[in-house]
Amino acid sequence: MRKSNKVIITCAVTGAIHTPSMSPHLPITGPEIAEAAIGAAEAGAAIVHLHARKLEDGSPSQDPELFKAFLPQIKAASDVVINITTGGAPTMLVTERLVPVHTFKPEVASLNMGSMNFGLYGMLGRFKDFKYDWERPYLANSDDRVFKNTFKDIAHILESCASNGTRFEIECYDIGHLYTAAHFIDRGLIEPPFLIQSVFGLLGGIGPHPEDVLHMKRTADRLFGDDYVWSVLGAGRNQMPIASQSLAMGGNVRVGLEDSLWDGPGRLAKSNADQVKRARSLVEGLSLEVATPQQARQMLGLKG
Ligand code: KMH
Ligand code: ZN
Repeated sequence: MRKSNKVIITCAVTGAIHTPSMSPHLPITGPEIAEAAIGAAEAGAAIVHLHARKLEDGSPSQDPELFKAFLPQIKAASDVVINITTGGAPTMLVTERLVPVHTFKPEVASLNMGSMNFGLYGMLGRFKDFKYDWERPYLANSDDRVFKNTFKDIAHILESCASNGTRFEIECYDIGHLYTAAHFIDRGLIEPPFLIQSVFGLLGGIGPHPEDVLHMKRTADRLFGDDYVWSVLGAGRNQMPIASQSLAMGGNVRVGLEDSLWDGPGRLAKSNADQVKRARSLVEGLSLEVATPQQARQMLGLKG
């Protein structure tokens, strides 16, 4: 059951998977990412999960100079919790993926709990050309690509961030990833409270069926007991249905254009804030309250 009536909304504002050709509303430049993150925070997001993109074609990049074009602006305008990706893009090596987290030492960083096939919507080399389609949410145009997160990679991320006070959004795309998280907890590399971010509906991971969500929650309950805060994200058109299930089951939600470009069937979201507002209306419709950044810090034991 829910320990608090406060719900943490995370907004993942741009990511690495969607391409500029899929939506004119996807933030690309530093000012666009800053504006999107600040707008999401004003709409109710307590955490913003951030990637950077190259200016020339919008493809993903972990160059810290690109992060410098939005992190100070966000911090100046808002006390929202900053969460920087360590996933980068599936094409990148883990050393490259870690550079911005080592540089900026954020309160939160993502941590992907296993290697997997990853049904991408975009593909390097033709980054500008992909279209987004409500009817065909899974475009497996990355047939030979693996999102590599070996046990060694995961240990390296945890050990190399240990002295920074960064805590982790533990991204679990399937049930086995919960067991991998439990393994690293047993090794003493992750301390409670654990933020478990369950990802549903990517090709290569667990599906978006209510029984999938239930199985994920039950397994996390069994493995982590009272020591974890559960959040979910549903990819593409699964975003709001999965958010609703999580809220009804005591969980928190992640939305944002990284995970879905939609605002309804065939209708592109005009901003990240629009999705946060939609999530907020689900939260308030259930007589729950949206957590402030400070409340999220307390719930997750962040350094502040
Ligand atoms: N796009 C999400 C499903 C990361 O940044 O580390 C995965 C993600 C990975 O957020
Ligand atoms: Zn991400």
